[in-house]
Amino acid sequence: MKMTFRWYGRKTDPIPLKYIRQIPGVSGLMGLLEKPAGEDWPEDEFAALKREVNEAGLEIEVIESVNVHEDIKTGLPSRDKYIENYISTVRMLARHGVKVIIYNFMPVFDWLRTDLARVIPEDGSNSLYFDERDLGAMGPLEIVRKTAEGSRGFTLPGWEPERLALLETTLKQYEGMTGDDLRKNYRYFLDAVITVCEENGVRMACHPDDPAWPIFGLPRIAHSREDFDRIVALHDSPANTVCLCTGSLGSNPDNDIPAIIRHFGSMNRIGAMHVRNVKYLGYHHFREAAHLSSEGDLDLYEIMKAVHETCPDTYIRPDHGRMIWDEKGRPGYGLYDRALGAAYLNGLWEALEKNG
Ligand SMILES: [Mn+2]
Repeated sequence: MKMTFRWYGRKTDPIPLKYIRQIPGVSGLMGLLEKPAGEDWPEDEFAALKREVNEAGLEIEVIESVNVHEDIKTGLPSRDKYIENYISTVRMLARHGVKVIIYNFMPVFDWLRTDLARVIPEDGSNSLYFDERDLGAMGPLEIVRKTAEGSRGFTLPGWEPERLALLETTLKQYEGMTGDDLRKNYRYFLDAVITVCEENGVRMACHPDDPAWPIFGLPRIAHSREDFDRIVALHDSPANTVCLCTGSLGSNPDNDIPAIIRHFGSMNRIGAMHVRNVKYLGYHHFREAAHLSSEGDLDLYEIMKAVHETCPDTYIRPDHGRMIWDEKGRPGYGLYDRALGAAYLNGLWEALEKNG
């Protein structure tokens, strides 16, 4: 297991790399460049990022958010040029030692919450929160409009109000599209990309839908074990893997996370993991919790045990944390609670190692 940490880059992440280096047991980043979907990543920019990270004493073997362009997901003729760019980026990242690329194939929305800073009454910290009832009858356009009007809470990552017109067009392209249609376009993408990954020693790792159920009537095809069985079968290869995000899949209590890890881990289809805890508050209603098992509804010991037994060489990062100790930062991505999470997961790992 390699313990890593997400970092947004010097320009927008308030956490200095040296702080990350000082978290015990963290060997590297799950890094990213904030680029629009479909863009061929410039090699000089990535090389500069890698140099900076390496000079701080950290590795950068996992990259998140090489985003798949909507034209690929909707199967438009323009998809081929975006796939070409994707392949070019895969080759470039491989030249710089990247081993895993985390991405998703979710229509339009990356993840959705109804409150980014819901106070946890028990201890006064806050965390990301979702209650489907708060969405009411609102559709995605209304939510973005509300965000534009400065209403509290709603956020659709990647859909800033100034891109509203584009959002409207994109949503229209999904009208009438079924899960099977989306999977057909997904297979077309994987058939083009996975062979290149195999040749270059890179693994693609698909991130689950978050929350783990359909929203806004869009086809969502990545939120259960059965869904991921179909995804890994679309193009059967050790390079076509799952980014097993415990909090995303775990937002649905029907998903047995340790069993899902054992299933895909023993198939060698887990490329990377995001590990966090969730507290269930009702139907389609949850908040994110501290990593410790007793603080939420997932059993982190059982989760780490399943990793230890079936995919012990995987990359892990502590996923979203709470905001604690009055830290100001990006919701979910503060330093303190994620560092506590890493320390706790490393502790569980040491115990598992010593128990053989
Ligand atoms: Mn995740």
